[in-house]
Amino acid sequence: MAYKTISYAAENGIGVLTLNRPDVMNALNSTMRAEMRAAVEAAPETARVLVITGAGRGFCAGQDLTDRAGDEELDLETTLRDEYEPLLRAIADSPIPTIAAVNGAAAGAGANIALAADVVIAAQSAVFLQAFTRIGLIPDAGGTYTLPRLMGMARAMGAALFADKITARQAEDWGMIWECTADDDFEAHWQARAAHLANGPTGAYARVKEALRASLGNDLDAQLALEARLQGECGRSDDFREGVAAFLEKRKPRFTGR
Ligand code: T3D
Repeated sequence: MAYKTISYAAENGIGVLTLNRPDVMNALNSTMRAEMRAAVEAAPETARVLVITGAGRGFCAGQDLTDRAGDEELDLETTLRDEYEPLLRAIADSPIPTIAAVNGAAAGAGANIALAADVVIAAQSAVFLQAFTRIGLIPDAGGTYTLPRLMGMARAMGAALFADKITARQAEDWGMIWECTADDDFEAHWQARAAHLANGPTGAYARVKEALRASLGNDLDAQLALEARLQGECGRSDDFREGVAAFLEKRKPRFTGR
């Protein structure tokens, strides 16, 4: 499919979705949200892991503010419901692991789309910015859900109210992201991480995602029941049999995702 605001390419099981409006730090508009959603939903047809990254020096500067200038009253509730929510659901519900490879500034909805991915890897020079209150808004794109869960209420409040830049190193120290890597190693590093997942037990990964995401809303009984059901499914998979056989034969497993 030909896209206007993003590009998508898949190779060796790794799908790479690149936000591609570098002149405006890959700021989001309606077209980009729709194209991202379509690419995220289609990715499992061509890939076993999806990487989301940005073209140029930024990851994503959030909403394109040139679309929001002027005196006209805007219906942001509808935009959030009709455009952001389906995109965030597509990322969260994707059956394949998603990696946000944050190459530079991730601001506003751009930060929270990155944080919606399963794994966030950031270049050391990247920053995360809950820019919303700087322009009189509250964190959206799932931020009010994600932030307290990732970094605790005290830090979520500070990040949202002060709208300070959070460095990639700080984000890693706070447990907000998986890892921060030196700029020089960044690309090779996320590619290696993506390759690892692309060659892994895809069925188990899908169930890891389902179980961990559900645990945020479940009590212990519900979570133990879900875990038992999903592990039962894994136990019947070819990948489980292959993983055990490979361990006993002291060789690398060849996972097929079945
Ligand atoms: O409206 C709704 O639908 C509700 C949903 C809202 C979701 C949101 O995301 S609200 C938050 C919107 N985002 C922001 O407020 C962030 C604005 N940008 C920045 O704070 C900074 O640009 C960055 C921290 C991201 C990067 O700073 P820096 O110094 O590295 O770059 P820069 O010089 O500020 O930006 C480079 C260019 O990108 C510049 O254009 P120019 O001067 O070279 O022609 C700048 O205007 C443009 N740009 C950056 N962010 C946006 C943008 N253009 C439009 N919209 C942007 N968000």
